[in-house]
Amino acid sequence: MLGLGDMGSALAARLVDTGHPVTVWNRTPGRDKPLIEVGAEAAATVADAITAQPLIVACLLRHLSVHETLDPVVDGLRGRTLVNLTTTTPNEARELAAWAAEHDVSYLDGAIMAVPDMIGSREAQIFYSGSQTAFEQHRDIFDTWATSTFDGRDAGMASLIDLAMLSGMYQMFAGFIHGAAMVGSEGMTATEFAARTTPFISAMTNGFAGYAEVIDGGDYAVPGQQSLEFSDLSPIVRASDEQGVNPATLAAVQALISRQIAAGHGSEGLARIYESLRADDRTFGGVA
Ligand code: FVH
Repeated sequence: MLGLGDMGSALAARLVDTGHPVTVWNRTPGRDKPLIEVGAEAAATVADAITAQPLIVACLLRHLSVHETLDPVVDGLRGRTLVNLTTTTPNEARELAAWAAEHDVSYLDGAIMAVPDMIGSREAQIFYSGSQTAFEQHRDIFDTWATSTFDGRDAGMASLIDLAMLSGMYQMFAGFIHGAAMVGSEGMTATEFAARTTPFISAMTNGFAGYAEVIDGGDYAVPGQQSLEFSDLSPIVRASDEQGVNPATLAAVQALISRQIAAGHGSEGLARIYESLRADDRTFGGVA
């Protein structure tokens, strides 16, 4: 295990707990102490670490950290398997896969959908993509950490799904925080707002499947949907403004809606903003 930050330490600890031999290395000395106390082996150098076990797991800060750590020892990686659980973009994962292939290293990219405390529970999920052989060969280890899913041979896929899910999560959190600022302008606490809004937002997530059906079907005019005109968010944007609260998060959504209405699609469903977001249609405000 290369990298003993919060997540790397949790992954290594789980391996020790489940009886797997683990060799650990961290750039800054000392972070391996709790793991050594419970039975992990310490490696003094990256070169020592990568030759100690057939499976090498990297859980470092970012893409560049992986190169900084492994480029100098790449010859020692030849013929081994590298699982990279460091968060990267899809293209960074693909770049690492190509680099690994060039050096005869079997490469699997992983994306962790969990916080360190969740490691070892079924609620934790880790997505993998890249070498299917590596996934199948080491699946028993992966399953000790989380529910494991293989997302195909394109090494960038696990990262793409991870970042897409995080995009949804952060926009939802930003929406909550914007709402808290709106009611906060009249003195309601964010705590009360959270209690009031959680059941509502939770229920609304049931709508994902319906939007997905429309998007996948490609017919935004299918009957029974809430139309774009009906979804006009300008009263909410105005209310936010009137309360002295920056409507930036919501205004971004309204801009996507307005664009589709202006293009003559007002009677079609809200899911049509998918078209404003597609890569081939990035002219609106420099964003989408
Ligand atoms: N923690 C979490 O909840 C999230 C959940 C989702 C996935 N992430 C990703 O996991 C990667 C590691 O995250 P982490 O929480 O372990 O991060 P830190 O506690 O900040 O530890 C970072 C480790 O990376 C080492 N490191 C940083 N730069 C370098 C470098 N240039 N060369 C070698 N090692 C490097 C750092 O070492 P040190 O600072 O102690 O010397 C830590 O071991 C991350 O991609 C998350 O996005 C976790």
